Amino acid sequence: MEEIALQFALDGSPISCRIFGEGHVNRTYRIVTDHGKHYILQHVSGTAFHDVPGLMENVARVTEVLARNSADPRESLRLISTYDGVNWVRDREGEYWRVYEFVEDSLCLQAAESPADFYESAVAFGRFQHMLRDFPIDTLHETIPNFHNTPDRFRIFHETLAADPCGRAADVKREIDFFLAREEESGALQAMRESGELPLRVTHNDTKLNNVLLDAATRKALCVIDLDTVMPGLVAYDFGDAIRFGASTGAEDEKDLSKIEMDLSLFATFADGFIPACGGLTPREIETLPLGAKLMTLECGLRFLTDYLDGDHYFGIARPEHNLDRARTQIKLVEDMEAKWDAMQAVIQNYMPG
Ligand code: ADP
Ligand code: GN1
Ligand code: MG
Repeated sequence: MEEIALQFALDGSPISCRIFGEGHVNRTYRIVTDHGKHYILQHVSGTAFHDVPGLMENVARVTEVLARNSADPRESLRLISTYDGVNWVRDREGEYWRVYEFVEDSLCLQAAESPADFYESAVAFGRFQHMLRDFPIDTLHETIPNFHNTPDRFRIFHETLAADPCGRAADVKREIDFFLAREEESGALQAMRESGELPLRVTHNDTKLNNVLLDAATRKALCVIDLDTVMPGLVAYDFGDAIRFGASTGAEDEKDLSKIEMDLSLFATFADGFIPACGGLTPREIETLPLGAKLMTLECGLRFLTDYLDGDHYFGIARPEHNLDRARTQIKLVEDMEAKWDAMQAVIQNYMPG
């Protein structure tokens, strides 16, 4: 680890390097130097990302625009270069590493402690969208092709189900049937993307609450992090994924499903922070936000179940049925959104122009 850290132009020499944070895909460490400086050292998952130099180019270009638009240096991630003037290193095993400035005096929440926290995360993601509105979308690398292409996620699911490499399918028939019953309707956003009915924007695509930092002193929106999946996308992805995670009344891996609901009041809180901060969304985009919530939740549940069937190669797990538990909370959330569908539409109608 030291050998890797020493290649980056840090202020001081590293004196400690400890595992940090709760991501499911990358491995994150916090470095402290003898000058009292803190950094984030990250191993970028080669399982998830097949073109890390392209991904790092996206991150560098996007953070440059965000930094230019921000008053406080903590409002944008800042990459640290190596002594060779690049922003990543490759270790002997061929794995990629990068370093960011540690965003000081910030909070990263796994669950909102109040609706105000969730509102602030919505403002952060909305502003992010707004600041990147003129970014040349075509120049971005697609870091994970078809990331939110739900029909393509179903294609992979069917392949995994047919192979059933761990013999787990028979025991999760109810969960499998839940997704299959919704396969046809799940292609709606992708169809609107392909027909051009919805515009492509620079989207974050992984808008979990724990991918935003709040200012620890003011609890206001500070910095959007985890930029690996910034790609061309639909605004409904960013709205939807944030609802999936942050408007749930329980943790993503909660075993007691009676604790899991989609809180309609938190849904409204997020809409209220996000839609005005984005600015300039088309009526059609606004109208599709509830669909984004449902389909991002369905898709994420399908991905968890697929990974469970496949033997847990993609998402980090801490217990044997972790991915199955995660899939089940997403199923519960989708069911609850179906029950609250008309109310979700009514909330969003308030933001329709005219
Ligand atoms: P993953 O892709 O695995 O989710 P993240 O980039 O989200 O990785 O980082 C994991 C965690 O590390 C975050 O949830 C946050 O707590 C922390 N973190 C990441 N970058 C920074 C930073 N620049 N400053 C402070 N904390 C950070
Ligand atoms: C992963 O990396 P992290 O933990 O922020 C995943 C998201 C999922 C999320 C589910 C690159 O996000 O797509 O929605 O887990 N990221 C990637 O918690 O696949
Ligand atoms: Mg993250």
